[in-house]
Amino acid sequence: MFLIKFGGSVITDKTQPCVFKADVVDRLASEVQRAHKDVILIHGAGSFGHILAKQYRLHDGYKQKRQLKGAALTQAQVQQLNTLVLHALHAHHLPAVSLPAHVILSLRNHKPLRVDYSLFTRYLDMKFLPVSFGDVVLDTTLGFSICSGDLLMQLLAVKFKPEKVIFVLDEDGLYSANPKTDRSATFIQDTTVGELKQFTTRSNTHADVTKGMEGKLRTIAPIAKAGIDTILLNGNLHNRLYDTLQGKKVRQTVIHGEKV
Ligand code: IP8
Repeated sequence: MFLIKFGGSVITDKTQPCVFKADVVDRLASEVQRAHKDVILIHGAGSFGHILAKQYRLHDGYKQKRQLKGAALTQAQVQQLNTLVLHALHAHHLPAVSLPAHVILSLRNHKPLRVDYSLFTRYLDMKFLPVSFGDVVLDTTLGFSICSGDLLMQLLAVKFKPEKVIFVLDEDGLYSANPKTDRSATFIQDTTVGELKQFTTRSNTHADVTKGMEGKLRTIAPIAKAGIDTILLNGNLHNRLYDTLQGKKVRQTVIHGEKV
């Protein structure tokens, strides 16, 4: 089984509220279909979630009554995005079913408290394609908070030990520096969490790269620890996902799992 995340910036235009990139998602759905693999799919919220979540400060939890409307609207918008993703998958005859994070889990101060993994198992056993996504969820300490798609990836990777964990991004993978502003930036093809940790503590590393990398490291470290390889690849380029699912080596960053 492969655990795949479609990043929010691949499937939506993050600069404008609720703009779905239908062509990209349609092509990614066809790449998943052609590969004929068992898959759990997670997707980010992109501009269907992050704009409202920021406006209503949902990440910090429930502090003011007006946030209730914000939380409800955000939940509805990410669900709308989920419906669009499901339609794309169905158009390619994939039996995608929705398992919203606010149904399958709750948090305690941002950390998982209850996760219903059995729903994934039951749908997978029947050869459905379970789809979950970054969402607003109940949090026993904070009232509500945000469950990111990355947290779902972490939890599901450790629980189900997929063959590979794949993050579909809007860039090829990780670089040593920001390739847009630094010509000395080199592409990182094969690495480990240990190597990346050293990298982020090097003083000459650009702050933006370090920050981006630290976020990814936090997500990927427990996955690597469970002995699973994580692949970062560019979803805007045709067949990068398909070839990877077929075991072909394309331009991508592989963060190798630790020996367990
Ligand atoms: O896009 C965030 O999920 P992500 C979820 O995977 C919300 O970080 C509701 C902003």
